[in-house]
Amino acid sequence: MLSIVFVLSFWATNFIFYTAYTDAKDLKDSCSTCRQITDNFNKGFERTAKQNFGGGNTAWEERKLSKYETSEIRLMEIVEGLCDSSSFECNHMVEEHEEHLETWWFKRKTKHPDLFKWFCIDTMKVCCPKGTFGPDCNACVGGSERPCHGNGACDGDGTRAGHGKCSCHHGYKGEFCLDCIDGYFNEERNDTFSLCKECHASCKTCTGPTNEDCDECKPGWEENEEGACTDVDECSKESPPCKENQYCLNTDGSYSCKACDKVCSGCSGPGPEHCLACADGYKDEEGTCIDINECELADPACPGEHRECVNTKGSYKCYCVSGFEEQDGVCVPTPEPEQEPEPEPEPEPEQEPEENQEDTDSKPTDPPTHEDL
Ligand SMILES: [Ca+2]
Repeated sequence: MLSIVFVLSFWATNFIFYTAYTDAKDLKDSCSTCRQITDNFNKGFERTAKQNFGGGNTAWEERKLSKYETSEIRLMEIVEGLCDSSSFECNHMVEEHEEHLETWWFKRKTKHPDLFKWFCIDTMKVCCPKGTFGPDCNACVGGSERPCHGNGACDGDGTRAGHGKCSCHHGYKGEFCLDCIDGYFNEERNDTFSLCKECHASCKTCTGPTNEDCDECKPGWEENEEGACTDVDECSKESPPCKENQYCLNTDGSYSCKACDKVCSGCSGPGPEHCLACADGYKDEEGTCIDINECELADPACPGEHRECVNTKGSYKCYCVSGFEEQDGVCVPTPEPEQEPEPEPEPEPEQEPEENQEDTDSKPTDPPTHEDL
């Protein structure tokens, strides 16, 4: 009989690496590794379903070697595809338990067609049946049929690890995930079934879906005469909550303060058309604040000679015209750039030796050597 070890021999190099962290390996990981192996086994089984011995398959071979369908050749082809070559856990598990896979293939397959159950749960004992957990595969909280009553996840579900308690899905709470969290209400409820739905946005707690079903209103909402929770309009209160140069925007359950347009001094809304007054440098024109062009006023914004006025948004700037500069508040002619005193004519450097050149540069007052000539 061909040995699967032959097929798996390339894994040996990975083995030393693997043993280093075997101890730290989680029981949950072992189960998911095993599940991956059996999933891939089932895929390999389908993949090889239409194959035969390949090459020179003949009736003689089929008689002699038994049918491909149940042959060791087929098993080996399936086993080759069980793990990624990079997965140490997977390859190690297959290598250690290859005999179990052979046993199942040749002797147990017919009686125990579910490989996952036979291999991972009953033989390897790294997994548990769905809805059970821990070393002995005990039932999860709420029972193995519907752990956590369908409203949560059982810790360790389907593995040999965990404590079997529930982490409830959003909206549910309690050991059995039958109670609703604040902001949710039980639409249906009995000892084993619970359906929690979200309250209306206005309710802190509630008994039904509308704003009339609130037990208590959320902050930002208040109970009206009919007993329903309605939005508080913070913006219409006697002392509005926003600062100067902000306007108030009411929202459901809240409000916000927005900055006024920069052309406004105080405002009731967005943009230059909701100003209460115009900011400095702006004037009201048909209900909108627009920039004042100070440079075109009858009273000149930049008095004095040689001055130039440049209008800006909300202001203006005064410059001296070209050739003049600001001095003590008036524009005076810009002085001509001071002429450097004419330096003594430098000696022609090209015939000068290097040393003398440096000497000349560092002592410019020394009489140039050429003058002696
Ligand atoms: Ca509001």
